[in-house]
Amino acid sequence: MKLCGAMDMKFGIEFVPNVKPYEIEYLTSIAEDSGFDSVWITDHYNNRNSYSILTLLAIRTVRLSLGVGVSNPLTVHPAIIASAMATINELSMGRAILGIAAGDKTTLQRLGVEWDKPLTRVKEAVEVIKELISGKRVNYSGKTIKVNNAGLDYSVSPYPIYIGAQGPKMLKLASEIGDGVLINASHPKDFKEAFKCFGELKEGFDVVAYTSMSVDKDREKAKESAKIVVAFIVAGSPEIVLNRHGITEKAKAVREALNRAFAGGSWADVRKTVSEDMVDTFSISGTPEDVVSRIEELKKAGVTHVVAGSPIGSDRAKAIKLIGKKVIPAFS
Ligand code: F42
Repeated sequence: MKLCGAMDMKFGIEFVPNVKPYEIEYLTSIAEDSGFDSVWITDHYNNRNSYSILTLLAIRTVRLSLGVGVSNPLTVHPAIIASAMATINELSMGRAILGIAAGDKTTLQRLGVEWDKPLTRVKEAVEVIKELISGKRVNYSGKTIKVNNAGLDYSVSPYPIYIGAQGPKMLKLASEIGDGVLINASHPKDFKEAFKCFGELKEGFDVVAYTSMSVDKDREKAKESAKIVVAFIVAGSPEIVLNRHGITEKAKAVREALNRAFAGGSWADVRKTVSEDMVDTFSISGTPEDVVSRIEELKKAGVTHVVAGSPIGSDRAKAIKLIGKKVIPAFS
C-alpha cells in the first residue's frame, strides 16, 4: 500500500482540534503545499469533533491522506466509526485512513466508560469494520461486540486501518491485523523495543512515529518550545519507558511540578524540571539538521512514516514550512 506522494520516508502532521477549525485548515494547506503526505486529527470528546474536522479537510485538500488519530471503539460503536470514515473516504476520493486504539483511559473515565477489555475491543472492532467496509452484511458475536446482519447501505471503498499501540500485546495485534501502527514515541530505542513485539510484518506495513516535534533555526528556541509538551509525555509515560531512558527519578519532579502548576503554581517551574535529555528522548526538537539526523536514526530502526505532533514549533506555520524546505527533501 502506498500513500499519496510516497517516498522512502513519509511525513505527516498532527493537529489537536482544540483550536478553531479554520486554523487547522490553514495549517493543513501549508502542510500540503510543503510536501507532507498525511494529516492526522486527534480524537477526544472534549475537543472539536475529529470527523467534522476531517470532513472540512477532505473538501479543502487534494492530495494529503486524512487520518483520524485515533478513534476508539469504547465510546463509538465500530459500525459508526466504519461509516464515518467511509464518508470521509468518499468525500476525499479515497484518501482516508482510520486510526483506532484503546482510547485514553483518563478521558474515558470522565465519561463513565470503563477501560474494559480494551485489547479485545480493538481486535473485534477492526474485524467488524473490515467486514463492513468490504461491503458485506455482518453477523458477529464477539466477547465485546455483537452485530446482527448489519451492513452499510451505500457504495463503500475500503480504506487502510492503522492501530495506535503502546503496550506489547497491542503492538503485536497491530502487526497482525493493521495496515500500519501509530506509536507515540520519538526515540529509536523505543522503536527497537516495539519491533521486538511485532509478529511477521506484511509487505508495506507502515510503522508510524507519532512524535512530538519542535523545529526552529534556533536550536535552543526549538527545545524550549517543546518543554511543556515533553513534561506531559514524561508524566504520562509508564515506568518501563522511563527506566529504559534512565529518567525515573527525574520524572517525579516533573509530575510534582505539573501538579503544582494545575493548582495555580507556575508553568515556568514545570519547564525548569524538564531536562535536555528528556526533550531529546520524548520529542524530535532542534534545528532542521538535528531533526533530519534523528529521523535518519528512526529510519534505521524501521520507521517508515513520521508524524509531526505538538508543538511543531513556536510558530507552527513557519515550522511547517521549514520542515517542508529542509527536512522532507532530505528523504526524497
Ligand atoms: N487516545 C485517544 O483517546 N485519542 C487520541 O487521539 C489518541 C491518539 C493516539 C495516537 C497514537 C497512539 O499510539 C496512541 C494514541 N492514543 C489516543 C492513546 C491510545 O488510545 C491508548 O490509550 C494508548 O495507545 C495505550 O494503550 P495500549 O496500546 O498500551 O493498550 C492498552 C489497552 C494496554 O494495556 N495494552 C496491553 C498490552 O500489552 O498491549 C494489553 C492489555 C490486555 O491484555 N487487556 C486485555 C483485553 O482483553 O483487553 C484484558 C486483560 C484483563 O486483565 O482483563
